[in-house]
Amino acid sequence: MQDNGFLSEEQKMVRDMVRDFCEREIAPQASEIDEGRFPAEVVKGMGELGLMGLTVPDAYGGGGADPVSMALATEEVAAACPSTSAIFAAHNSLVCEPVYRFGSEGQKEKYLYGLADGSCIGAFALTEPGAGSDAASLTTSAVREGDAYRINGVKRFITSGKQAGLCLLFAVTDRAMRHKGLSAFLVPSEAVGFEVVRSEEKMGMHGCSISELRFDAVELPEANRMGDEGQGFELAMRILDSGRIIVAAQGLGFARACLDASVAYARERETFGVPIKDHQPVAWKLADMAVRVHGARLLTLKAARLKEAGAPYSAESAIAKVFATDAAQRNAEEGVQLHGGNGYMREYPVERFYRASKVTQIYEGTNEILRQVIAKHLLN
Ligand code: COS
Repeated sequence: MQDNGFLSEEQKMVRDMVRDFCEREIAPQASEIDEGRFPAEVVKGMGELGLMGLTVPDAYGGGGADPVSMALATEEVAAACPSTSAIFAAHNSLVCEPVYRFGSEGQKEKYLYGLADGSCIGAFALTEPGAGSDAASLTTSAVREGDAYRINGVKRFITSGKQAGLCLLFAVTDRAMRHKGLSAFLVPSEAVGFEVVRSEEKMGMHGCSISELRFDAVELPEANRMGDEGQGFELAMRILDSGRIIVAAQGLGFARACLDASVAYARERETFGVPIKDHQPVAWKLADMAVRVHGARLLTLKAARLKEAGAPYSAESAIAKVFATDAAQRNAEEGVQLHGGNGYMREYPVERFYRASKVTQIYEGTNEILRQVIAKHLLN
């Protein structure tokens, strides 16, 4: 089953190039990466291919690709290795591209080349111990001192926090203004007072870190504020609107990988004297998994195409994220069930996707918060 009819020659080229790289360099190690090894050499390879700044123009060292190509690339990386896809997605969609879209010329010159070649990994530091879904209730503070800011606070569940060279941090500059009192900052990890407190033990994606970061009186020049003072919440929302297309693409990659693994298994595994594909309940399960994959792909590419066209896409990215990540979780569950006892074993990839898919329904806006976003668009 093909989707080529929707794609330009260039988009197909990006997809095929990334698929080839993933098959050769990532998928064979996915199981070992999931044991807890950060895939440094894969990140380096992705940087060399232009994948770590995929949507950033060549002039800043990026791949110059459009949003649809970015979604296609994410699907491929996700289908190969959940941990790598989380590193790739957070870096590209939550830091690298935002520096290009919203950074000053000085910030682009200073940070984009390193981000785009993968030598500097980006982390998006919004969530705090007491502020997740309610993103406006941050407590990390940035207090102005002349032409600098003094930053204090703790950030939690930060993807790639341990490896990050640059954090896109959100902090309160004016507490009385609530969401209009938040600002965004670019904090290099070598800043004095920056500390990785610990990395979490989590259910899946063990090859990528999720860390707690402390900012203890970090002094940051005003030139490192991204956007205007008070613009932080709006920037976070716009970045997440875009990031959710990429999480949708990640869910799509997981859902597809579970389908592909299940089709292969159903052809090869025999019960009652025939391959299990010849049992109608198995065939129907595969058909339902394919329906979810195709639905997820259409919704994801639609949101990406709207972004490419410069049209609003906040509702569509939320819709794609809800559908595709629910599809990932359901396909992983069905994939494990279809594999029987083998599905519960580490040896089979469906087990890895089963553990990895859960978090896609939670991060970058829980699917419950996203239903709120969708409802707001419907009702207002
Ligand atoms: N783009 C631009 N601006 C947006 C926006 C968007 N997508 N969504 C909201 N805003 C603006 C609103 O227009 C409003 O502006 P004004 O005050 O000028 O009218 C302002 O932001 C506040 O909007 P709202 O009242 O909807 O904010 P809430 O505090 O109710 O929060 C949700 C809205 C819940 C949608 C937001 O907090 C959210 O997305 N939470 C999830 C955060 C998240 O994804 N965390 C994961 C972090 S990364 S793992």
